[in-house]
Amino acid sequence: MSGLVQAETKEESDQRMAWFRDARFGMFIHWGPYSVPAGEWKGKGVKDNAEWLQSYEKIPVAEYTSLKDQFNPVKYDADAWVRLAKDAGMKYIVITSKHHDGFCLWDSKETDWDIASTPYKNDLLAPLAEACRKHGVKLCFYHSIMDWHHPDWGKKEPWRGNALNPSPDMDRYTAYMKAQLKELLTNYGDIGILWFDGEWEDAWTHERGKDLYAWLRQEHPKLIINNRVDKGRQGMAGMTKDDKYAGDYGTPEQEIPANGLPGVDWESCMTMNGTWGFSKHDETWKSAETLIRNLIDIASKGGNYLLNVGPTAEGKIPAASIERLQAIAAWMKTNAEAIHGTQTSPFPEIPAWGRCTSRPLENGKTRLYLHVFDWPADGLLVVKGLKQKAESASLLADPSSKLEVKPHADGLQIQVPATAPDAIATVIVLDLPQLSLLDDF
Ligand code: FHN
Repeated sequence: MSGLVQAETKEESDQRMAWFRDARFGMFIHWGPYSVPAGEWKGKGVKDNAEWLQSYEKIPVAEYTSLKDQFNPVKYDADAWVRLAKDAGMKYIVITSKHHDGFCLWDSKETDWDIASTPYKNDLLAPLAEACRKHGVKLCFYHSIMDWHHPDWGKKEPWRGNALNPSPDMDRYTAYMKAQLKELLTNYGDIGILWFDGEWEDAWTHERGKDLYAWLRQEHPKLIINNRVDKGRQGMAGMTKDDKYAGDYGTPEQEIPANGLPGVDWESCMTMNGTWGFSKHDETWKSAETLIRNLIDIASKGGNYLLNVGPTAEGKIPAASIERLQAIAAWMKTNAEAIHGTQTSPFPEIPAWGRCTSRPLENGKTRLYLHVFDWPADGLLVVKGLKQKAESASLLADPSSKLEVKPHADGLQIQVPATAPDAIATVIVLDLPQLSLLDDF
């Protein structure tokens, strides 16, 4: 995007993106007044995304704003949330400062539709910022461009109840949004990412997206901004059409690219169940195995995994989410080295037995992390495509476990224990003098 801000060299861009690329894993938090109805309205459950309740049920703004009187997260414990994320290996947290309903989790000078108007009154972002600083986790904000509450948001949908505004003023709305972004980027210390969303409606334009990106980067040169600031995102696959569009990385949603995208920064955001905002009805929880293997799959392809929690109106992260995050923490306690700071698999094809991440070592050496999902029944793991002897092989969980490596017609074979030490994913460390692949692999 060098055309949009003072020319940023590749080295400067690499330096700005470095922490994001190393992180590989973050926590997404969707939280707001929609957590009160929690996926149900007048006795009827909504189909999925509980944070879309106002739109699904066509609730006029005047009626929807009454939810603020019930939004009272007295059980909110920001420090506990950050520790839960950090233990799971999540290096950053992206919280919805404002979702599509326009409600602000902080006391904004620009509106009364915010936390100060609730029984709780206190800023929800400040304690999270403090906890992130304390635990060394990057704080980031999700901010919706689309705003069902603000009368100047340019799409007049009758159900919003403020469609009476015959001429919404998008310049005035953009100034409002910039003023709130200034509050968010000024009052909470170092912010890692602005995660925009809701850019798809016609009221938001490519010109506005380019302008917003340029303004933000001029004001905050180290800030990372996703590709939903502009109009270049290609649907839920999330990658940017071409480099005329602003945004520092692609944002696949609820999906993982089939293959790695060399030289491209991207992050797959996903729910643990079927909804971003808390729903009392949605019990479609993915297993810890699925979540851990998603993390591995994404890392092996050079992306980040942004995994969502939807706290309740009381301020509690659902028990089912906590259970899964604790299971991820247990796996990461042993295997974080095979995720954080790693690079993509060197293999053109995905191995049949699992995934591979890599890390360059000194003197041209390469370390491969073989994440084995399907353990070989005969005790011989065949790593296709490698054409040189390995220096060593061992279990990441037990570096003293020297595993025998022999040549194989298709590459190398590693003698492994009879049973998988970790049924979800056992990581084998394979150190190579230098990486060279079979030509016809
Ligand atoms: O409409 C939003 C949705 O509520 C949620 O915030 C997701 C998360 O990325 N983004 C949009 C749907 O693509």
